[in-house]
Amino acid sequence: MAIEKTISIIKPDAVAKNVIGEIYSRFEKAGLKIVAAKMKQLSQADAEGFYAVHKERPFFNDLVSFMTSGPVMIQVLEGENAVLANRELMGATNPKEAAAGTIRADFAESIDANAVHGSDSLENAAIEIAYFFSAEEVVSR
Ligand code: RTP
Ligand code: MG
Repeated sequence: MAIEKTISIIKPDAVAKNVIGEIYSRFEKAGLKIVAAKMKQLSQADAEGFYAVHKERPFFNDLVSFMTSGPVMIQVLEGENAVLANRELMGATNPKEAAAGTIRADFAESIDANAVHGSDSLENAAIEIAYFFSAEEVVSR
């Protein structure tokens, strides 16, 4: 099994619901370690840059507007197959389709306000980690 790092973002809806700790608990129970974390109010430029792959999609403006609507909690998770493990904890993008017991089934409101982001590949995880954290901000533990 490969030890990987991935990005998780607790989106503005879940931060506003005050469930950061409950979501962190799910990461820890799944064996994922938090090796970097910061709370941040994303600027429009931050959100547009982060979601640049989606810029031609019809939902892009709504996504940027939502992601800048309040602070987000950004963390690097480390563990065995961390990219897929985090995606499994998150559940499907649309909470109506998310499996019972997943973060989105339990905390998301809609496909826009869907509680969390997670990197979708190891390659994108590396890009997303570097987008938000310097090398010195990611610890070994
Ligand atoms: P994320 O990137 O946030 O982890 O979510 P994801 O991989 O499950 O979904 P993705 O396809 O990357 O889309 C990014 C975010 O855009 C919003 N979205 N809205 N209205 C729509 O059809 C639609 N599709 C996607 C969601 O908030 C999604 O998380
Ligand atoms: Mg995605």
